Amino acid sequence: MRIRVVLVSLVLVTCGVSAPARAVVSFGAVVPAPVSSVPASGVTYQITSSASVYSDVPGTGDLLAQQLRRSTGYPVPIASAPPADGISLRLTGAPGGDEAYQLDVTAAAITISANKPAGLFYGVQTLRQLLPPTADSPTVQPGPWQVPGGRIVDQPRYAYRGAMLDVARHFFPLSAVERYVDQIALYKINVLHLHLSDDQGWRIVIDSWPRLATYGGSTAVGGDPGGYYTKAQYQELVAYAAARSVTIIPEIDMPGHTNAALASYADLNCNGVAPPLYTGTDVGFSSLCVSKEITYTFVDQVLGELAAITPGPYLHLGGDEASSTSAADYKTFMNRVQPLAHGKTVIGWHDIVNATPLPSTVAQYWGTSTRNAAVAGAGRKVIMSPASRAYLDMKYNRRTPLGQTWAGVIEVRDAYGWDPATFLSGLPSSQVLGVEAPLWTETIRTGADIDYMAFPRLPALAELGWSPQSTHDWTAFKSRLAAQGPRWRVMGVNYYHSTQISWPAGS
Ligand code: TNX
Repeated sequence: MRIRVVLVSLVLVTCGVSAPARAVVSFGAVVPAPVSSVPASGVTYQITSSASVYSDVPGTGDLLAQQLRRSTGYPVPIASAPPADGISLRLTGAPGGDEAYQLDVTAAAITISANKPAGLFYGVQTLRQLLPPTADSPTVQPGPWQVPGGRIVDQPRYAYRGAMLDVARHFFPLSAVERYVDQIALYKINVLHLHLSDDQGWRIVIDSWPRLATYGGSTAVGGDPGGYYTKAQYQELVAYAAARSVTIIPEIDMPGHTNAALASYADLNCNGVAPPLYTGTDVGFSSLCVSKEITYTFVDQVLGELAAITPGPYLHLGGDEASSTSAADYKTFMNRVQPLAHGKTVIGWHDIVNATPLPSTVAQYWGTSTRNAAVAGAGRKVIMSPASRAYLDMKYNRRTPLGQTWAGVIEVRDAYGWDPATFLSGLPSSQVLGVEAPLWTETIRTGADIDYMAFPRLPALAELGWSPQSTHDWTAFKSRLAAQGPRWRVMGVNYYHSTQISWPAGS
């Protein structure tokens, strides 16, 4: 009996939430790397049962207090004035723009100051990483809850720091998408691009074309269950994301990748015949009918309904891999639909440069080459998602059970080792709006699969989007990334244990 107790506790110490998850975190262990981080040696602040949270704005302070209540078990009330002992979120300014913040940890208190609520949110995400990993636990854990002392002054390199989730090839329920929002927000990603339609499924209710969701949404790759979001669910997601400083960008892919729509409405087909629903993984076989007027009524109504429930500034119109649309038709079509974005700015996959992009249209570069004169030219804004670096659906190595290899295999070091400002030759760095990490889901079926492909590469991409190029350093990144392992373990993130990273024991 005694031996068994000893064994059980040994197993708990080595496999459970063990020492690395409770230790005082190093002040430098933050991903993405802050602009400036100065530790105060020997200083720590300890969250105790008397700590409270004060915030100049509602929202972020509540999220922080809720998290601390869950993991510490302390009451962590919301204070009505900055507390002597606790955490204060103040709109008293910070060097930089709307997303900038300053974090001060002294032995007496923690203060985050910012110009705007977004800055306070990012200050809190940094603070979360300075707390012991167990502070991210959904259940009460033993303390002590120490935060290393010092000052961080921080602001992002790029305004656009995105993640994309393909909910068309496989459908993910709202809870899984919200979980992904939580995960990306911790790394200061501020955009979630939802790929809402493709050959295999249509995932959002459009009232004027109801069969898109009810019929076109009924399938997924491999015959897996389909599904779609109601407008109320989509709006719930938009609000959930907004509370975490994440803007939702919906994508309706066109004129290709449209079999689910073509199957739902025979009229959208040039020959008037609806094709069967599709559950394979080929691309490039479907096209909206460029010569029919009803096509543009359809696009206008779909985009109108979507724009009405999307407060963010962008609509993504896809435009990729339209290999069943002639070059002339592609141009006619993309030129006609860009003005139908109901006041939103259009984003298109970079293939859109084969049409005539509006001056405001943003091109999302997904190529593998470092040369593409047509994308680089003409002064347009570009989102960098080079498939050989930023695609989260590529395998880590040949043995990775999930994912594809058409753009190569992408280990953590490959995901981290490039510069969005210089990757595409000839593209002036002033035209780079930011970076985005797409996760296509032909082979991705569950939340655990999303975790595995996104972690740890998504934080690498997040760092390229947030941190100044002067902080770029693989060796330093590796050790900061390793410190996230115990946190992901506590959060139940099914991350890939890359052998390039020295994960702390037990994580
Ligand atoms: C290419 S990238 C696609 C997607 C696939 C992806 C798989 C892009 C704009 N189109 O349709 O899902 O490859 O990696």
